[in-house]
Amino acid sequence: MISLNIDGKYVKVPEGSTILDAAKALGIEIPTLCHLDLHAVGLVNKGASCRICVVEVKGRRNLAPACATPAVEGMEVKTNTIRVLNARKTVLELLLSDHPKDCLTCAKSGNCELQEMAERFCLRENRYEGGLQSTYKKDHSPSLERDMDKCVMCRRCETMCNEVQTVGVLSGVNRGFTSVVAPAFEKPLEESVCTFCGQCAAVCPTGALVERDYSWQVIEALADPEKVVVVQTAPAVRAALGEEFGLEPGTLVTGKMAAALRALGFDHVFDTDFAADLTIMEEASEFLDRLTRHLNGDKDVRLPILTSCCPAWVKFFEHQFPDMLDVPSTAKSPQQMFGAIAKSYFAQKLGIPREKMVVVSIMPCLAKKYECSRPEFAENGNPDVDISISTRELAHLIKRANIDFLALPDEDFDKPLGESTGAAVIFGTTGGVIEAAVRSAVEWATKQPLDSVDFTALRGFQGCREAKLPVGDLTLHIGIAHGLGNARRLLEAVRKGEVEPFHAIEIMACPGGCVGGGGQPYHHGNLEIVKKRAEAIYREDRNKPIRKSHENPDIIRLYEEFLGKPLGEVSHHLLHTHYFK
Ligand code: HC1
Ligand code: SF4
Repeated sequence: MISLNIDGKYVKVPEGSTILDAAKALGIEIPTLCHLDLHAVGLVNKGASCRICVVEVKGRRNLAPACATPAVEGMEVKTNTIRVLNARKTVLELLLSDHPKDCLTCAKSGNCELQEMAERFCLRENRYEGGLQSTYKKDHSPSLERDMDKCVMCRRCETMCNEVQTVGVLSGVNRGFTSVVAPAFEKPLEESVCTFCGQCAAVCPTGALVERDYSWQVIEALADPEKVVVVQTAPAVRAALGEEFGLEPGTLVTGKMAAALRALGFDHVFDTDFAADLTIMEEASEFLDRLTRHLNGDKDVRLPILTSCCPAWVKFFEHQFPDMLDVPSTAKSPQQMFGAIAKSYFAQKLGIPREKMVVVSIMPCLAKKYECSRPEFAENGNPDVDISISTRELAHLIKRANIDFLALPDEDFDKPLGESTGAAVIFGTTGGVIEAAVRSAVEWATKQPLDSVDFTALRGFQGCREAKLPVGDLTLHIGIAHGLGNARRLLEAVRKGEVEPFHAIEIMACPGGCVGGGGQPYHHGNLEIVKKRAEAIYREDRNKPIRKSHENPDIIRLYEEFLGKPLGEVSHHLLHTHYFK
């Protein structure tokens, strides 16, 4: 342990701690901007570029950045002298001198860390105003908007994209005043290998990287008397939406969310969870089919099967593992299965053409916006899912419509596409998709009811996990990775044959799975919030009367009335897809 003195108080901290860590242990909150502590995934943004956290260290001539200066035995630190305050004020003034002053209309207003810092420092004037201003071209992709005039070069997005996700799209280019974080050759994101995971936007402290907002299109659809507007809500949204209304992370708001959507005027309030159950019917059947053929000696069958419901992961393997396109499950994601069923089965039930229906999805994810724009998910140019908005955009819709969210009663989803099981809701967290698939596949394979549906070996937060599940004479070897960097490491090991062969692997692009999606309320790098959302998801599962997808009565009816059987001809056409190099 190291002992040091900060602002007159002694503290002992473990070796390797920074001054910032030591101050935190004393309850001293040194301001930070570029710093990003993702210790849950073993990473810290190392930039130390903004210098807002500078402190005075006795015996040193220069001020030291607290986030990057190791705590040393006997150190004496002052965090709030006039010299320190002056330096921080200068840093802020310089940052703001080259920052647009459109806070009132900025997508990050109210969540901007630079805005909060200016307020904290009571900055009322700026000595450096009137100098050069950056004027970068704005970049619009289906999922994300980039406005580099608002970039403070904190490099958090780079850390997320390059180290956590290992996608490598973003890096600092140019020098001096023209330096900017951008894809290679300053091309638009859409022309890069960006997966649209949105993890860069999730940690951007300003409005430089934000989601593409489609909430106005939703308002227009709801106001159109010619349209029947159907909404679906992803599993992870219910575990985080409450945060936008001041509720503690991990508060479930499923019933209030359904009530709010009804109050907003949606004609049918449905649940992506219904389609998650449907995904399990198809994906678990595909898994059993491949496994049986493999056990019967079919050398052409590809195992492990990889889950395919995360669109950022799909785009990642299309770019990065083009030799493995026949390995992932061909099952569409629940978002897309929902759209395909809503615009066929449900539109037929209503007696309307698919063009009259607008399907809106509420997702924790920004890649879902891109996913629903993929041309293969449309019929004659009419998309299966018309508009995808994030949890944050839904919160704004609710606030704009004068709905007192916290006062809403708990309501249910509509039928038939609103019925779901516990297996579906756990899709929202890492390990949940494969646990849901195992619940069905094992019962189908053994023809015996499970003693327990809780496969706790598949749960947790470790980036790469594996579990062995005995099923009759066979031991299923299951892998799980969340965060694309972990996915890459696991898949490369599989490809090189460095690991014991897996039967199935679940991959989710975002740390924590969808609960940590790029469209969720901002957690500013605090992954403890993501863990609380995951706990809420498992609570919802425990409280569901039915916890296995194949027991969902409305899914059973859907097969009886419309689809026939899993992997059948209609399913093949509506519920399965293929991948592109
Ligand atoms: Fe997800 Fe999925 S779980 S991808 O994480 O398979 O976004 O929540 O909706 O489609 O169901 C996201 C969440 C979501 C799909 C499902
Ligand atoms: Fe990188 Fe994901 Fe951001 Fe794309 S969306 S730039 S892949 S972090």
